[in-house]
Amino acid sequence: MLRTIDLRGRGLSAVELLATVPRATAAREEALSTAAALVADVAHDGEAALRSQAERFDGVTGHAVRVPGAHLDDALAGLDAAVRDALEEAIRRVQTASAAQVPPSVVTEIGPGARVTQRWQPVRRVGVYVPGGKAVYPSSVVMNVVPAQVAGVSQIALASPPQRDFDGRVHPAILAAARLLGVDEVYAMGGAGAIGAFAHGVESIGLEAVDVVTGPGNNFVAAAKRAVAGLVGTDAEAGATEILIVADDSADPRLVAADLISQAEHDEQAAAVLVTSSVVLAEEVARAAAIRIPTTRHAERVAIALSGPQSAIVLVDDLAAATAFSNAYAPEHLELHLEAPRPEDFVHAGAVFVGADSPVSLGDYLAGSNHVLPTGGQARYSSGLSASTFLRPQQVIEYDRAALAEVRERIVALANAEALPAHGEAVEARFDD
Ligand code: HSO
Ligand code: ZN
Repeated sequence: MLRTIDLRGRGLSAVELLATVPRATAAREEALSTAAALVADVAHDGEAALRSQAERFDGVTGHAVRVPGAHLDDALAGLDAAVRDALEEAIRRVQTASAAQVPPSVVTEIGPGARVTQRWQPVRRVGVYVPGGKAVYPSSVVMNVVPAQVAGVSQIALASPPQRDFDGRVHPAILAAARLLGVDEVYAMGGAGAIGAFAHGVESIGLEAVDVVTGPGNNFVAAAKRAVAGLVGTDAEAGATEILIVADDSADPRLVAADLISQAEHDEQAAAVLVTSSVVLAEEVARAAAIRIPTTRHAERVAIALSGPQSAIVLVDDLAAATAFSNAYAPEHLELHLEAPRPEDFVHAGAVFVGADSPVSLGDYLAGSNHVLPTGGQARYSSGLSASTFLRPQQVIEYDRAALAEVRERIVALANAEALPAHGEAVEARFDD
């Protein structure tokens, strides 16, 4: 089922390596024009557009778009005790890790009386999108909301599609998680229209436009985030899940297979890739996966994901080649099952899980790390959610007169060189007396 690609002795470039395991083709371009139209619709017609989109896409009419507080209370009251305990522990751990990651202000004394300070300012208002289709993940509520709260964001609004099966309400697991986190501004709205509502605001339901939109979603949600970029800040696109495992002979094939399957269970488009120089391990993992797949609940989905072109066992010459492959691929999740792992060599990955006892499932729920991570190779230039997603570095400049005098002539020289003499004159005005 998992095909094996033998790259040994091939000496491929990063571009050629990437072509061997193509990413699932997402119809982004097509989605963009549809999503932009849905966003524009909400920008013009507000609540009426949200309602007609809910009828069209969610099969829901006459629902409360702004979720009443009582619905949040009901959902929390109905939450299974073990799930509540798990969410509370997840919240604590993500809070602990996120709080420690908030960067301190840095004061730099450039010279006597000359100071530049960099301080981190939270954005004021954030809109968190939580999908509600085949994926209903209360854990994603935690992963989006906690870092924003830790960063000091004062207003957090949450949107998730109205569910036909729940009387037009947002899924109760999502509502319960929001309530646990103290988020009471919740909207039953989904898809691209919800992103448009966050970006433009919708007066009749009291939804004020936000500054930043985060959260995963389908192709249309991702495309809508692109459509509103510039108007609001957005996070990286979290598309179909990817797991890449680099392993050697020391790895337990049963665990490697279980971890590949765990992420494949998300989506038929999920990518599960093992990179190894061990022919024995490659064979054992293929065998272990074939045994395990039929026993798992989403066997059909997993089988489709693992037999797609985006999934494979890749045989390489050595660990250096495996590292090169991983860095070219830039996976969302990277697991290292190696005798002597060197995570510092794997520079392009959304999150790195080191050792047999640090599976991706741990990070999905309870490690304290964030599970909203860049997919599709975006880990080359972006990162997962953290408190810093919601913080902006701001520089504060404080010079006294003597310190300004020190650079006065140089400012004038540069201002004149740029034919902007008023810049120099503004400095000279300080020394007129
Ligand atoms: N692995 C997913 C997140 C998730 N897993 C939510 C379970 N629930 C993307 O990182
Ligand atoms: Zn997962």
